[in-house]
Amino acid sequence: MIDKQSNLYKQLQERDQLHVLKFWDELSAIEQDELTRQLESIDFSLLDEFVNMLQQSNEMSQEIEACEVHKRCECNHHQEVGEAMIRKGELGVLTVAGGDGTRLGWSGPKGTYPATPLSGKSLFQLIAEQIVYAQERYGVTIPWYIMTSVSNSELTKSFLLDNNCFGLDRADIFVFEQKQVPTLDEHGNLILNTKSSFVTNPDGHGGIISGLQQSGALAEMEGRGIQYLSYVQVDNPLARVVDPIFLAMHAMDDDSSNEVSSKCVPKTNSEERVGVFCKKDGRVSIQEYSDLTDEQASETTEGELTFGAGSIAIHMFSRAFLDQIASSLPWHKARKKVAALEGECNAIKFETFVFDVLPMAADSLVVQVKREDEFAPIKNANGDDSPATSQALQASRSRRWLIEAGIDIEDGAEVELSPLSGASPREINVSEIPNPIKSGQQHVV
Ligand code: UD2
Repeated sequence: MIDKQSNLYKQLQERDQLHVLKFWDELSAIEQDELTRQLESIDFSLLDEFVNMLQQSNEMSQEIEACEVHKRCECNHHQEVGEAMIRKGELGVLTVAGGDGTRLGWSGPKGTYPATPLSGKSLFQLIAEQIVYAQERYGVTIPWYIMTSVSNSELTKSFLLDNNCFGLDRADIFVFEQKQVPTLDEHGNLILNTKSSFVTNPDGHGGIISGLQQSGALAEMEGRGIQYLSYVQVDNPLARVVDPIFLAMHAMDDDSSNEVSSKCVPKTNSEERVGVFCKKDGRVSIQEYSDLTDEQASETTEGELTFGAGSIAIHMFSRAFLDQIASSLPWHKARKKVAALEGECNAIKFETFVFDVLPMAADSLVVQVKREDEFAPIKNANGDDSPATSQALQASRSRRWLIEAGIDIEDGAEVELSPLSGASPREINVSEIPNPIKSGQQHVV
């Protein structure tokens, strides 16, 4: 048995959590070691915070106001300024890929999911190829920082290596792991899922703040001269990973503090499951969809949803801003069913959200972009935000961009535009693409 005089035993005893040792005598020496190690990783003051949160009733709905939204500017000046910053090697890419992807029902890391309509490129490949393209175009290295979690870190690394990092140099990819935190039952107890382990969950994508600091990634980027980080979730195949105009808007905006900027699209309806931009206590913030009251969600001003600026979870961060964030992010509770030793159990997951850094910036910029150009997430196996809906949107963007670039597409032809062919219609090199694209054929161009 764990020594009853040990600090660990006392910490568990004080908190009424000794049930996790219930099967101790049945465990092999190796299993006892595993359980001890997992118990030693508990941050007990955090556990106390979680238990206190369970005892508090749900947060009162907070006063929120609409916030200002700027249109993405399509001018050459911004394009040139952004391109010059990229050429100087100031941009890195940051991807959060630590989530479990349970809603999609894909057993591997979500980034390995075959996402595109014709060639079945994975979500990771789509990001990698955008970086490859931009590196060639701008003659510069754009490092890629990927946050994973304990359950998918090794699989992510081997997937990238098995695919030769899709053309990127392995030395320019920095994979770091987010923390795990205990998942609790409704009474605040740790939940055994085997006789020698208890349930934990990744600490939410807000885990990038401590993850970047503690893994040394922030210091590594500083060494490379990276000033800006383009942040995307792994699950949106249309996310523009290297976007000179957004970068320039972020860096040049006189009214914001140039610390963090975000992209939004108008919500399709009041129930769409995206966070919304708003002001809380005078600061630009995102209110998560689950925290929006029905009245707030459906409130209108001059015929438009008052809180209709939906977050597509794309941000531009200044590195110095991420470096300075000292206060920890607030925890959010989510009810989930988890598999436990004694059967399925109602559990509470605690997570932090990256967008809770927005109000830490003195003022931040919200840029409205075209949904059809930048947002087609893959979240669910069926229905809304599923592979089917995303692929239809991807196919339609490929077609639109090619036509805009001057390519004729005959009726019935299916096309998929590769990220290696250009990051916007104006960049597509039409001389390398068949014209017209003939009907009855599938083309990946
Ligand atoms: C997210 C936003 C929502 C909206 C929508 C747009 C949150 C809480 N909500 O909703 O407001 O903008 O996206 O698509 O973000 N992840 C990690 N580690 C974790 C948890 C998640 O890396 O511990 C990653 C995950 O791999 C994915 C992303 O974060 O790339 C989003 O996570 P999600 O699918 O749980 O968020 P969702 O769809 O509820």
